[in-house]
Amino acid sequence: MAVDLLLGLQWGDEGKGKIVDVLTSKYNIIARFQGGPNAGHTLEFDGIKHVLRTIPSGIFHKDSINVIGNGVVIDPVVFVQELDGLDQFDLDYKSKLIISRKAHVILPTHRLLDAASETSKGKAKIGSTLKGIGPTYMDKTGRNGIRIGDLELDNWKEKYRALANKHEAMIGFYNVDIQYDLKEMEDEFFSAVERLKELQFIDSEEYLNQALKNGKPILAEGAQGSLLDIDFGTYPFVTSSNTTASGACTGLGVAPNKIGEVFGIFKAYTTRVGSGPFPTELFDEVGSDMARIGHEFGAVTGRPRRCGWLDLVALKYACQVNGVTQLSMMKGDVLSGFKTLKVCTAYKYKGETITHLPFNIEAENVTPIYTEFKGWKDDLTKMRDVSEFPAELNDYIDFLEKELEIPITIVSVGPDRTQTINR
Ligand code: 2SA
Ligand code: MG
Repeated sequence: MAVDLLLGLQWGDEGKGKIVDVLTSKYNIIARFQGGPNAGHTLEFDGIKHVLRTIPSGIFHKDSINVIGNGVVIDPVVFVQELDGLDQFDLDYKSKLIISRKAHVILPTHRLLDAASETSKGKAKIGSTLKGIGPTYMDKTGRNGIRIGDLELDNWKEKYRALANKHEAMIGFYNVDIQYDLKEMEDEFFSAVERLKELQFIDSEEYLNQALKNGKPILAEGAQGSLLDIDFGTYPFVTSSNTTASGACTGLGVAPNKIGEVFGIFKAYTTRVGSGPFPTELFDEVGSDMARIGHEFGAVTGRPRRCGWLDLVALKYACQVNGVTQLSMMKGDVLSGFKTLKVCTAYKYKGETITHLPFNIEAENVTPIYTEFKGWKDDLTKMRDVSEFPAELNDYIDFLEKELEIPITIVSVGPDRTQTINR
């Protein structure tokens, strides 16, 4: 049995949550392997729209077990809010949701450090979601972190106090004006930890490998996107985890030879929230039309997303780093009515034409070279079969498939489960 991966190939918000939800019935276990509550996975079904942060998207399926792996960072406060949000659905989440003892805990002071760090950077800020992600991974790699398993120990609050005191001193070093009431934040945090402890903490790498041995297929659900990967993304404007395929091995404890299919999810155009380079970004009416029609606002923070044409140079790079075996193209319906569509197939870089992603893709270094396509007028949202697709959409998809050399097996034409077309 294998672990299949589902990953975003751009800068996040590709629509991963929707495809996990569609694929879930084929798997016994859905597992998150990196990131934390900086993610916002939106699911829509039966007229309900729901956003998940840390909890895997399989939670709504009756028979799936949802695992939060060791590579994830968990904020008990946000987690409890998420659990409360699930109360409206009749779910027995205590039996369906399990957490790795090796996952790290986001402390209130990690959130404060995130804010202090961003404020101190001024214009050079990353555009972080300010959920404490960066500081928590820093404590993990710095070997100072508190893990979920620590919460089971009697003296964990001593370790907490020492770390929180150190964080407070560090906040002082930033010398920025940040207002906070730590006592209030801690009261909320400690009571959230007690709620969290009602869930099952396990040695998840053992659990997952046993499940594989017992013939249970697993789907690993990525958060954010490949271009936000700490190693391969547009550093430093990235998140603090490996969002690419290898992150699933380290974030779950499954070996590379256990990985099966790699589902790569991309939007038919490109979006990005936060700062950092974006070669195909549009600053004109076309870009604002994409944002408006595509409802391009962050699921968690509500921030408007920057929009632009599809960047095949970046997408090819992401496919290569991840070993993508199947592609899903999302939000093609948003492009209906655009007269001409453009796809970036190369960059002009230092006077040369290149087709790989260079070290530095800041706007002053790269100029995108586009191939143009005739747009389609048809509303795709009512379509349920490829036979209904307009010729121009087929041309667009065929071109991408040929360039990427990977089949596009799913085309999504709207947010609902039913608006998912297999090819
Ligand atoms: P962080 O919070 O420190 O990890 O942010 C670092 C960079 O990573 C980007 N980032 C994201 N980009 C898109 N979507 C994300 N998740 C939420 C969502 C975002 C939201 O899925 O809707 O609600 O705004 C996400 N998380 C992190 C971030 O913009 C920084 O550029
Ligand atoms: Mg999102």
